[in-house]
Amino acid sequence: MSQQTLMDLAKGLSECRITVVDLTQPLEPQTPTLQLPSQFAASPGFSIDVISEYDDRGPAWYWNKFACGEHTGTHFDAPIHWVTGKDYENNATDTIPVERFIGPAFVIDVVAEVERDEDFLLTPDFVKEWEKTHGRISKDSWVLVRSGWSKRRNPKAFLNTHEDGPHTPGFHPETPKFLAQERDILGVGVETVGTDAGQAANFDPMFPCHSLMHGANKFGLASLTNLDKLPPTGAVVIAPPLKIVRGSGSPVRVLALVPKS
Ligand code: 23J
Ligand code: MN
Repeated sequence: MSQQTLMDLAKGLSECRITVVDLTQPLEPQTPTLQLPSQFAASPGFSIDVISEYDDRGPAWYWNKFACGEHTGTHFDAPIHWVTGKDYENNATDTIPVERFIGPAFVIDVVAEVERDEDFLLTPDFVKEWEKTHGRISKDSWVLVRSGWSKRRNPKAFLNTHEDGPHTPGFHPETPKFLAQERDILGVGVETVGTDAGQAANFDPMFPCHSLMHGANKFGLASLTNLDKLPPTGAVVIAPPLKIVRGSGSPVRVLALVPKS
């Protein structure tokens, strides 16, 4: 059964009956990074320098060195990232069981709501209404919020910082609790720079999505793109972070397997 399933997958990929959608943003020095209130330490963006490029420094080879914060560009948030998740076993990038990087995707479309309100917060009621149309969100799945935010190609528009801080959509404080406790998902994924709303530094608790998801040993995926190329249900997402020892997260290449309709 499982052998046949895997061979069907391989054949489906080779015959393009299953397509692979890249949910990852390009990683480069211009990649926008999270802006925190000034009293907190900032995470550096992505930098890259040539080591050699078929030249005196290495006549036959090209390679670079790069540096960045763990939470840069399209990235994975591990439970150890937050104080609420710090005491779970196997809560870091090197110790999370690898099966938990792969799961079915439930893609909730809030594009129209976010067009009307850049601070739109997804509520449990909105999710329950969505389930009436698309079916119940299953255990060990990725819940991806399609906000359309990744269409903001300009870093200023993407971060959307006003005098009172960033304005980007996110989760109502009750929603991560609902998704973690009542649906037992793997984690959430968003198109914005972080899984919390832009104004979430002012919420109670502070940054509720991080606090509650990681407090339930769940994951986050931030700065996703191409969610508009996914069906609401039926895709499988693969999101393994780098195996950084005791890493709190890492840039990640996120892939979705999508059946051709
Ligand atoms: C640290 C503090 C607040 C936030 C974040 C990190 C992230 O969004 C992140 O990338 O984990 S909101
Ligand atoms: Mn993060």
